Amino acid sequence: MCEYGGLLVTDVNVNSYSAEDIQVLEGLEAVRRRPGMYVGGTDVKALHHLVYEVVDNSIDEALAGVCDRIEVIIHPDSSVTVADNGRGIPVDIHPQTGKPALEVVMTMLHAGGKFGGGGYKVSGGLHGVGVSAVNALSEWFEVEVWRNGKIHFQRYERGRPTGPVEVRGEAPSGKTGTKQTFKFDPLIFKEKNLDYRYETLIQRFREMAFVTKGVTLSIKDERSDREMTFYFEGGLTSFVRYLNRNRKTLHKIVYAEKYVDGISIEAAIQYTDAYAESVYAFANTINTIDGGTHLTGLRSAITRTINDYARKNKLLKDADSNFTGEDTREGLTAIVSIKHPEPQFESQTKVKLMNPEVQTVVQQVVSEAFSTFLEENPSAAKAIIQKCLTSARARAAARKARDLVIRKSALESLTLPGKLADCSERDPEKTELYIVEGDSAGGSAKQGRDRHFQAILPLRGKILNTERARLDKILSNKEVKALISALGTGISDSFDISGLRYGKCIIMTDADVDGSHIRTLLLTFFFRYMQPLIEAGHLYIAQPPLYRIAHKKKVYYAYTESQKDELLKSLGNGVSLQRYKGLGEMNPEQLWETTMDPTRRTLLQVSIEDATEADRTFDMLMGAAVPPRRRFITTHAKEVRNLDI
Ligand code: 0RA
Repeated sequence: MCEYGGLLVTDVNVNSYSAEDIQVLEGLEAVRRRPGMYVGGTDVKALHHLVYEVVDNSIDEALAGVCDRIEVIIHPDSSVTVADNGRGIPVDIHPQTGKPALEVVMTMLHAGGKFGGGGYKVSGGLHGVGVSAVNALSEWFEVEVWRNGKIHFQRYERGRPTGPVEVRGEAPSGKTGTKQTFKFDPLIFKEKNLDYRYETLIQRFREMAFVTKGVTLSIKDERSDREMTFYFEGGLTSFVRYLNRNRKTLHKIVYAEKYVDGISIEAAIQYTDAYAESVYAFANTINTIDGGTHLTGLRSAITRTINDYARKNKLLKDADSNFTGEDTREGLTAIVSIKHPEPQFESQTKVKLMNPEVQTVVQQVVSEAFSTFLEENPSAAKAIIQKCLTSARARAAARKARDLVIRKSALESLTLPGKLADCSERDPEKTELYIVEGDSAGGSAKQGRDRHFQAILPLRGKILNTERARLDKILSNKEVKALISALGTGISDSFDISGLRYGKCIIMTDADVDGSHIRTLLLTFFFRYMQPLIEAGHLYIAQPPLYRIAHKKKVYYAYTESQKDELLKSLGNGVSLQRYKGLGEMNPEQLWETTMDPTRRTLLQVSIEDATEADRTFDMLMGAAVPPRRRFITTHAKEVRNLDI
């Protein structure tokens, strides 16, 4: 455990060890002993935090207005380079320690911001553990600094310098910047096959570029030869345009920007004809997914401004009650981004901004800009208020309908649906429900199953046709009602997991566009109305094979394209290849062998993250614009395979 403690005694002359050296070693040791305290753990999420931490420091340079390019490279060995054209980490001697500032920044905990000249450090409220923590958790770390016309270099292993800061040549005139390359330490991040996810990094860098005006952020993944560059002239306006790219918008984007009492506030707002709300809040470039005072300020500004305007212009009558917050959020896309010199977050991991003064200033700034916009754009104002009115009415109607469905389904759950082919076992620990798309596949599944513990519920493709419907409407769909009854749990507030009749609820759909559509819809349904069922790990996705390969009287199944390619290569000639387009093409025995037999099948367990993603996707799938929907389904249909646990 005390790898530094051990080395300390054998390695060096203790007498010449300064107080700072000891502080450094103790600091690094603390980080390595408790990575959770510094980067939130040693899992894949923590691994990404390492990169964010390093990039955050470059983002700080961009926010200070002295850097406009940041480049990230993931190398084939999973080391990562982050390079920027900022001022370069200072290299002059730090008076207290007698060491170059660079070495101090890299090795002393929380030494990051101490050398700042102009401009305050605004990023890192969350990840602000300093690059030294990343260094401590890296097998090796190399940094190059272009500054004062020279290239400075230092290398570290597990946080300890392997030599002094050295000059490695001349920097081209005027060139400044910092380049950091590090490899996470497998002794700390012990999980097998731990690696960076390109999509996860892309998502974060896109957000960072949106909320950091003028910076070009590029990322290159040398493992898969993919790359992406982000630069958004319009900042938050571009962000809203991006989010609404597949939606029909009701007016031009409202933009607010102001600097009040040391806090910079930016917001962008646009309504669409969709039903869902897409509102995001950032604090010091961090996506505060649990919201906080900036989000509250934004929301109350929007609700109040709309109510004030509607009253003043008699769009709400004296007898009407005010719009609720919910009424004003349907179809709303909005971003608020604040930069604060001293952000307070609820905790290290919960991403919620707590500074109370932020709520007031955000509300003021947004109210002012939004009310001016409504005054100056009466037709936009009318469209927005019309949307709120419709939403208020629909909400009242939906509430009634839903209550009715919930009450009815409570009653109906006493009677099992006729289409259900139930199993004989009653112990939910042992039972499985296959939710199967289509009657013909349902037929095969009924014949192929082990009726002792496997139940089959065929669903007709009909629920596909509820496009543009609210999910409330889907609740009154006959097929969905049958599903609710079969599960035995009730839904929403009256959900009760103890009623669950099957330990494994398995969605089995075709591996085509419609199958992917119906799966998204079912995942969304479970996510919105039966979340605890997902959290308890009861929801699964069946994985039928894509190919059947017959060779010399033997049959093989391939579940992925690469499996098929491998099989074809190893079998050589004389094979017959069949591509399954749907479950219906398999006879009952084949379905059992490949997809339902517990000893041979693969099931993908659905996590809340998967379902959240499906929920987001749902809005797009159900949207009015057909071409993007088509494109989305076809490009993502196969990705569901990545749900694997
Ligand atoms: C401390 C002070 C100054 C810049 C930096 C740190 C700095 C840190 C990082 C980390 C990644 N890239 C970076 N670029 C700069 C300001 C020094 C000055 O006033 O010139």
